[in-house]
Amino acid sequence: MNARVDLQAMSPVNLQHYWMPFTDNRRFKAKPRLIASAKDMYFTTVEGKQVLDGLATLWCVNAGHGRPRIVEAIRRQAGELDFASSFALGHPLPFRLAERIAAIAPQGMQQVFFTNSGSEAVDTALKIAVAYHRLRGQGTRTRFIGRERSYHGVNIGGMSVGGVAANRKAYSGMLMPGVDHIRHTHDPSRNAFSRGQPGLGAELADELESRIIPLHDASNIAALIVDPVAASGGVLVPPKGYLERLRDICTRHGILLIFDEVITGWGRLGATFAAQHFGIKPDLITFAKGITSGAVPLGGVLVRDSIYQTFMGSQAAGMEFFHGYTYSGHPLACAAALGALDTYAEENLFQAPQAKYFEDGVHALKSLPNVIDCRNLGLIGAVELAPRPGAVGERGYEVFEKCWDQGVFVRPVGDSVAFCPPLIAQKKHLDQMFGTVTEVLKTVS
Ligand code: PXG
Repeated sequence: MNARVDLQAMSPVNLQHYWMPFTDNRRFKAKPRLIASAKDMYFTTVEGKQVLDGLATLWCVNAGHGRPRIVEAIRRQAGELDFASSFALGHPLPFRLAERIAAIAPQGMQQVFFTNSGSEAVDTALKIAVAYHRLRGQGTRTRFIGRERSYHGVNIGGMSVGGVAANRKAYSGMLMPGVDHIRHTHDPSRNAFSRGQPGLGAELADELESRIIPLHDASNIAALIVDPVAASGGVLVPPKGYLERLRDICTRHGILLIFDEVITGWGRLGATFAAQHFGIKPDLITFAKGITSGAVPLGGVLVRDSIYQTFMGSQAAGMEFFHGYTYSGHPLACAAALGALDTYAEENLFQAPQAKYFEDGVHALKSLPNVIDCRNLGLIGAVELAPRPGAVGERGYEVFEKCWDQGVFVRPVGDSVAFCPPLIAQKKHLDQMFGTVTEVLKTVS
């Protein structure tokens, strides 16, 4: 048995029974990293060590940890109404939250469906797309197009449209039929060390029209789903003009465009959503993570008004959409989200205040050993290292472990090291993060 002392409870933590998600359980349990508490930019481990959170924990704690408005809102709500469902009953909070979200969402996208996670948001969006086409008499539109290296969660739909090979390999027999993928946009041979959007590669979007649509026929395709910046696929920033071309092609062929904004939403790129940052109108937006700054699970789908109207208008009385989760619109999650939105607004966090300083910090890593690319947009970025021969990912993992030991948390994605700090990060925090990464990179062979 692995035992660890929890200073808070003063009792040992038995690591044996918890099957940890997306984790090398044996490696972790041999050398655990346990967090006891967190405040603003820092974790405190059970050993009492301070660690800077350089990844908004898992791309989600955008307002920082333990923020008073969020904590208070959850506390108050738990005492007032712990749970009421949204199945034919209701309570005011999800209505209030949807109104707040609509006010800062892209114009013409004023309807919100709530889920509990990004994975559920993605599968919900796929179902909305198919049901929408069917209601309009286009029931053959059931196929989906995803993109290599995009990540859309772990449920059957999201896994099938997702393009992270390792997440699909073991489940190939249970993937959803009728899915194809366009290629990813990562091209360091042309775009290495781009600041912000790379200049080359807009034409990669044309594959949708030149290869995919002729193969499947537009009349069979429901939607294209992409994450505007592929984050857990390695922080891949879309080339200039690329997303615009995808939008044009989808529009021309009646294919819905879904932006998966589970990571790019809630201020990450300097606007509420990437859609607004890029000035592009998708038909559906999936979100999660930062909506509550990670404090309580919550996700959702923002829907173009005309799609919602189709559901409301085109059939006889009765339930319009046969879909929902027990905890859709959960009071605690909605309260946390309202507290987070208050915090974001009061502190102007959606302007990603330190984005320029962050960009300079990412690109200052350029000349360090093994660095083959630096990339960034808003407050998300990565440094990519050359893989060790025959040991892809090992160098990235070593950097992650050494940074942690030196009090900075960053995330390895293969041999890229990803940065995604809370939006409250100040210059001193970014200095600490990039300073530690610099020192570590000097020592990793
Ligand atoms: N879409 C995107 C773009 C995501 O990043 C999901 C959907 C799924 O969200 P949930 O809430 O169901 O996890 C995500 C989640 C990683 C990592 O390794 C990233 C995510 C999840 C787990 C690990 O960076 N992103």
